[in-house]
Amino acid sequence: MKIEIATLFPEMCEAVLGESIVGRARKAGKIEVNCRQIREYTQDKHRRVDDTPYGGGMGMVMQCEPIYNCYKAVCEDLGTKPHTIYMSPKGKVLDQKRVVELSKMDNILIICGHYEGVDQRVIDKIVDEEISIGDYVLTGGELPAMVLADAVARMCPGVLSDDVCFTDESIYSGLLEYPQYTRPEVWEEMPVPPVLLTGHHANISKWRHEQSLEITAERRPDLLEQYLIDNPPPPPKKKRRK
Ligand code: 4GX
Repeated sequence: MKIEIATLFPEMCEAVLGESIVGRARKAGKIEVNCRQIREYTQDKHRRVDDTPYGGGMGMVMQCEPIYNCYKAVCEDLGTKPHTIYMSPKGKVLDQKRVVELSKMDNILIICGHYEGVDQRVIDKIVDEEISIGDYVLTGGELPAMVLADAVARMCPGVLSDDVCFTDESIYSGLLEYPQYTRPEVWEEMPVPPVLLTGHHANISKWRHEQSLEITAERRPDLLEQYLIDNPPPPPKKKRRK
């Protein structure tokens, strides 16, 4: 998987995606990430990438040309058209299902808007999909792009170590995750749940599953409802008569 990011703040993106698990995965060649400065693609002699909105109103709008030239350079370098995403509160809200689908693509390009957004015409011309990371407004598309890139990267083969099994994590199963504990056994008079110290793996799995169901029922009844549709509980065993 190759993730291209078009932004006015490539250093900000590089700083985030150069560290930790994603940074390591890039160095190990498990994924590629390339951050591009949109300003490099303007023909304007003052390197301007924005202008005032037609019709009037507050702030500035990012112009079509630099973003389109950047897109064409990405296409040229990849030898193909990437799946192109614009981060925007108007997009469909991201969930783990979409993250997994995107992680299976060969190339994605994430466009980060700034100011009051991007001229609609370049969105109409090159964007395949608008994605939102939630119903709140940020100052730019960079943080949303980092959220998307991180979530997609960790689902690519070889990015997570084998001991981090994401098939039993929250959300993936459709439930919230059970609580975790580590040493010491008692902290501030609070003991670790005793079943976790037994080494009885079947009981531990059963306890964790029950905890997941409980916390999901409490905090996200919407997720539990969907989970019970996808994983109907087995019918009660009929007692044999006589
Ligand atoms: N999930 N932002 C986009 C620029 C903008 C302004 C107006 C369209 C219309 C966001 C989010 C988000 C801030 C990214 C504004 N684009 N992106 N940017 N929430 O808040 O994705």
